[in-house]
Amino acid sequence: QWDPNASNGQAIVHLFEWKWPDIAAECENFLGPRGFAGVQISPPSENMVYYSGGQNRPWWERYQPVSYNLVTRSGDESAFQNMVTRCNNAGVRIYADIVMNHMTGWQPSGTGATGGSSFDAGTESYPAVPYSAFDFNDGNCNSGSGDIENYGDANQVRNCKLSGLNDLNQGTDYVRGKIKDYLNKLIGYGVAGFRVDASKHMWPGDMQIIFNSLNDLSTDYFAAGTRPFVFQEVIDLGGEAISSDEYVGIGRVTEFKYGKFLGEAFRGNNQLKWLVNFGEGWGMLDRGYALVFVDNHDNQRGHGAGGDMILTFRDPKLYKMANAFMLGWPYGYTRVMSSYYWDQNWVGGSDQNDWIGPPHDDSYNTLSPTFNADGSCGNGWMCEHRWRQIYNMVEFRNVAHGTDMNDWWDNGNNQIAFCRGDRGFVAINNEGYDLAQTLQNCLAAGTYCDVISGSLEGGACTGKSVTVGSDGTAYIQIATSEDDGVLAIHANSKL
Ligand code: ARE
Ligand code: CA
Repeated sequence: QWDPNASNGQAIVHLFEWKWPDIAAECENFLGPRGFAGVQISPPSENMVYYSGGQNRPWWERYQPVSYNLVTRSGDESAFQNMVTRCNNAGVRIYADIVMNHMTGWQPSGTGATGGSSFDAGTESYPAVPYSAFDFNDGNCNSGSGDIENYGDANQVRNCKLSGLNDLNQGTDYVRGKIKDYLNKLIGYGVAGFRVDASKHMWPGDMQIIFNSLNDLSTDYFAAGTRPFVFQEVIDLGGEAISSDEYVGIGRVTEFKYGKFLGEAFRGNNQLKWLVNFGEGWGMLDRGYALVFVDNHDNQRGHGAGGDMILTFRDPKLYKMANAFMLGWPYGYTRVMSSYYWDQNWVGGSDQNDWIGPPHDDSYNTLSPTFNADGSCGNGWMCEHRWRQIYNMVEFRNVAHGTDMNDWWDNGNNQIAFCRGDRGFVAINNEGYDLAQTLQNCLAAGTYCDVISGSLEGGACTGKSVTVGSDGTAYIQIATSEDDGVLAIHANSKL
């Protein structure tokens, strides 16, 4: 439950709001060949369809389930099955985003659902599961409003409504059984694991029972007895009643401190030299339990946690540096974010457009990404995972896997460099002046292509190159005028 069950790869990508057929093609055309381990998909369960207050079809409607039928804007059940099969055949795993803490919040009667199922949130009736009022926590919630009002009270956080969403009671055999059937159906199709939404809002004991009761993964793709990978969304920046540690017995846990601390460092609120012991030394989870990321679909738009320190595609130079650090650094299991673009509209410190859903046609059908000659995406899709600086660092992580960090160097401030065993070397310059130094290296003597400014292609470097001498040192240069403030070489980028 801590192991991603990936045949290849040490990083997954969140293809936020992508359609199932597009993900299947991406597994075959890009992710498999590039060594991505798997894809976190948007929730596959049927959700309510939201058109209100000028906010038509927001991305967040998918976090309001109506049933566990597999039909959403990403596609229907047969498209889902086809995607999982094709991705597994391409060596890429599928991890489904599971919304099992709650169903929809209140909606006006007549609100539709992506699969046409009826529901009445007011009376907590979801006949397509079926769930009725008995299955919800209302009577167990002790807050005045019925919503979570105080994150200092664990009982409220688990038994009251998260922003008005009808809160399922996972303490009952009936609810456990319905969730189990849903997850087992996904396992039957070949998924490798789950991102568990709003885990903080469920009792770890209940979750343990549900996840222990699941089938082993499909023997069509996995060894007999393989348990699903579980990574739980728990936001723990400290100072609340609930801590991430309560969940590490069930699976991995999202480490939200990671992206916040990295954002602070790269934005200049902290010196990069302190990253020398980034990880447990900074009060983060044990690396074997942490799922780490620079940004996620919430905090890239001001939802969730991390605030304005979070780096996103909107700060491309710093974003690429932070991702390169993450993918180069031996801590946690890594997730790359892949977004779509939206126009922000800042009013009084908040983005009024944080609800905007994926690129769509006039009928709000999600559009597929298009691909430019250089491999980048069009049609409104950012595809950070197709940025050379990011996918080349995914390869770096695979090449360096199994080694620790060694040969750390810093200039006492914001220039750093480190090695991974004798497999890889990374240097970062976040200073207002050039990095130009002969530094200790750890790779075998020879000439290597920098995989940030270019790649190794047809026996030559398309970007910078680095020569490691027989004395084990190399001259490293990162000018402030360059597009990227990072340089990386590894055993497989040797000429
Ligand atoms: C939407 C509307 C609300 C409305 C509600 C019900 O925006 O105004 O009341 O519907 O009608 C996403 C969106 C929400 C959206 C929801 C349902 O972000 O805006 O509500 O979908 O459509 C907490 C949770 C954490 C959660 C974050 C967002 O602990 O689990 O809030 N993250 C996950 C997902 C989200 C999703 C949900 C959960 C719900 O990743 O995408 O919400 O399924 C401190 C605390 C954190 C807390 C944070 C923000 O940092 O420590 O625990 O996170 O504040 O409150
Ligand atoms: Ca709950």
